[in-house]
Amino acid sequence: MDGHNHVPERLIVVSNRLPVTVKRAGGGFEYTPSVGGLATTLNALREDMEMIWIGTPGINVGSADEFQRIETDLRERFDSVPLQLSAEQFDKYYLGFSNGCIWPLFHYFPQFAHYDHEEWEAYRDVNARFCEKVLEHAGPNDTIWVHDYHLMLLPAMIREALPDAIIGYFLHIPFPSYEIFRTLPWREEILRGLIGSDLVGFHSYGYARHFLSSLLRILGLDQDFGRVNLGDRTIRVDTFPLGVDVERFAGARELPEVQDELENLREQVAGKKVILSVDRLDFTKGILERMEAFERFLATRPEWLGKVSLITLLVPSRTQVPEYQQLKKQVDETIGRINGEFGLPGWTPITYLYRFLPFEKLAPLYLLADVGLVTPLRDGMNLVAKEYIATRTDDTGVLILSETAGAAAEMGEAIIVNPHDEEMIVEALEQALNLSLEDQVERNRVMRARLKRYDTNRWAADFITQMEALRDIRRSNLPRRLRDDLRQSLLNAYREADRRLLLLDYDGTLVKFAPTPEGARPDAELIKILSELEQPENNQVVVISGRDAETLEGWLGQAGIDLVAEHGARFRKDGGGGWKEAEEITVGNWKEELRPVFDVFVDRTPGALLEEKGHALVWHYRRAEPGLGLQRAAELTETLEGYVANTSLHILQGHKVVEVKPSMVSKGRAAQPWLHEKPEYDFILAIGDDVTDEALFEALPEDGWSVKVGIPERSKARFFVSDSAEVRRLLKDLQDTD
Ligand code: GDG
Repeated sequence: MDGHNHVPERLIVVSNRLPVTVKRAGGGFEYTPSVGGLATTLNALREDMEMIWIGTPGINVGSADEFQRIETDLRERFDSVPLQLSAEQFDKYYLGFSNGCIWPLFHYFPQFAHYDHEEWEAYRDVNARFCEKVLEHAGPNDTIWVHDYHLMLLPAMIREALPDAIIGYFLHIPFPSYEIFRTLPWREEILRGLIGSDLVGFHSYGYARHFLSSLLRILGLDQDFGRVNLGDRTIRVDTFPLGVDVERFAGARELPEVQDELENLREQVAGKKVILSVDRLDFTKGILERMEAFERFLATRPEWLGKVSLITLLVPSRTQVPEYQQLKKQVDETIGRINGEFGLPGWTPITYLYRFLPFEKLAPLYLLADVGLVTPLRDGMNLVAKEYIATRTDDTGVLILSETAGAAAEMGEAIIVNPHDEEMIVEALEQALNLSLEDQVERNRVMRARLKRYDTNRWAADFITQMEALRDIRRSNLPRRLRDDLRQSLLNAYREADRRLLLLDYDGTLVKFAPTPEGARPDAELIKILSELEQPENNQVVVISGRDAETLEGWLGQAGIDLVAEHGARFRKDGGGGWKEAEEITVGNWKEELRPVFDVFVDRTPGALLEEKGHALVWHYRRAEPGLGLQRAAELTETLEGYVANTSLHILQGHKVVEVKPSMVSKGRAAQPWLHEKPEYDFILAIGDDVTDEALFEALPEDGWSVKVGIPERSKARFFVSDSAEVRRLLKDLQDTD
């Protein structure tokens, strides 16, 4: 986030289902807006901005007349736009591809995923139908927010028609690891669909990382701090853990109907301990595994017989699908078996509710339960875990939570279990039932505070703010792609100039990044290009690098070009002679002071290393685990900021490096001797990929050709190219121009 707090003028939300349920009633229709969850959160945004919601109405109407009535009602009363699909098309897209292929696959159940070409085509067609609907309502500059796995192709479809729209996409389920995702026959189409967005959001950092890794391995797209360069635009990939409506759940115990129901329930359980689980009846939720763990608990901890009950609320879901019918049957049988085996007159081990309960009946269950048992095998987030904690404002109760639920990333104070490990669940149950009140409160207080800070409203506001920030970046003066026509102008300017100066960064510009600093030696072709470009009388090539003088000398000394090392601290001019110090830099013995700080971060980050240069300390994390590296880079920067405040030291976040150096050393300053040479150069080209090159771009005269390599966001350069291969081609073309 960068401090912007804009709201879009108009937001178009698109999801499979509209947040209104339509039912036939009498001769007409009855509309019930969904309460709670995403619907409530997003609908609350209507206070600040104009918003329309596009989705299917969840009802099948035969005649066009009837549909028109629904359409008018939804539009007028709910600012919602229904999309009508035939029952057959809907089934193939929704039950077929979305829930028969993507849902199991993304939850690590590849054995349940069926790959059916017809269903895939229906999915694509329905995404296209959604796109048409969006285009009926969206203007060229609108902000569009697409939700979930049913609509993964939609962002690219909208992008094609509305290149300037801001498009956000949020996935509510896990994004699986590359090894799972790669088995999908349509993996490439799905990724291309998603990158039509400007912002792709996930519940957790792990999912974002899996997505980025698939982009790299399948489409060859690399990332930089969660930004992916697509050539003509950049997309952002980020984490937005969905929260719950804390106020609503926390307020539940004040409601008279909740209090009555709670009292009623308490009488019924008559002092017995209560374990609660709440799920949609779905194979991802680990329902059978949980029952079996409870069975084992009863078998191995007989002292609890008659003293504890498991209340399991299962909400019917996808009931037409054979796998779900099968699961329902197994659940019924398992519960029957356990109750038959352990039940006593007056005590049933498992109380089984198979229906949807209104909020006023659900909240009392959360308040009643001593233990919340949430053990999905995989779950994008799992809101039940958060709701349980949010409802219990006195911070009592124990949450047992599966490590494979997205929520586990934020709820580390819960008892975390592996949902496949029966014994671990049994032990967790025992621990939970015996946990002291103080311990309960201590754990829950921390979690509840966190839930309050990042509730649903904050989540939505964060996502929207990020989308709008991207709009601001797009509006600002970004470098332009060095397209063929611009490239031709550059070559013409070069040809016509009397004196030409080429200021070139080294790593990431002339050569690709290598895993270690020593690995990026120049190849023979590069040396040849550089020395030939230096040949003509009127040409001057300067490599301005952050590397130390010895390395540059060893690698590029033979090319006869000028060299600047350590971002300008030392230089070698006129193709030979010795190295000179740019100026005396005395900032005390800052290196002695800061080295221990760096050392700590080397120790804490496997793969990271410290490089010491004449005038700088550089922490490299290219070889560290990517996520960890980024996280530590941010921490290190923050720590260093405390040390360097009010000194002339500078912290630079470069390509997988964090560097500290005195700020009078900069590439812009380093270029001055050449920029002020007489007679003047009338063609100046500067190319670089790093934040340190920005100072160089800024130092160029207005008609200078500054070219950024990689993502153009926040660069002062006039132009950009994608990678070092493109730089190489450009230099060769310059060579061929004379
Ligand atoms: C998907 C992802 C992700 C359930 N029974 C009743 C009832 N519920 C409510 C709960 C909760 C919601 O339904 C279930 O949400 P979950 O997050 O647990 O799971 P999914 O339905 O699978 O949702 C999931 C979520 O999207 C959001 O991004 O967290 O990982 O799979 O809010 O309270 N509500 C009422 N009566 C019930 O009987 N009133």
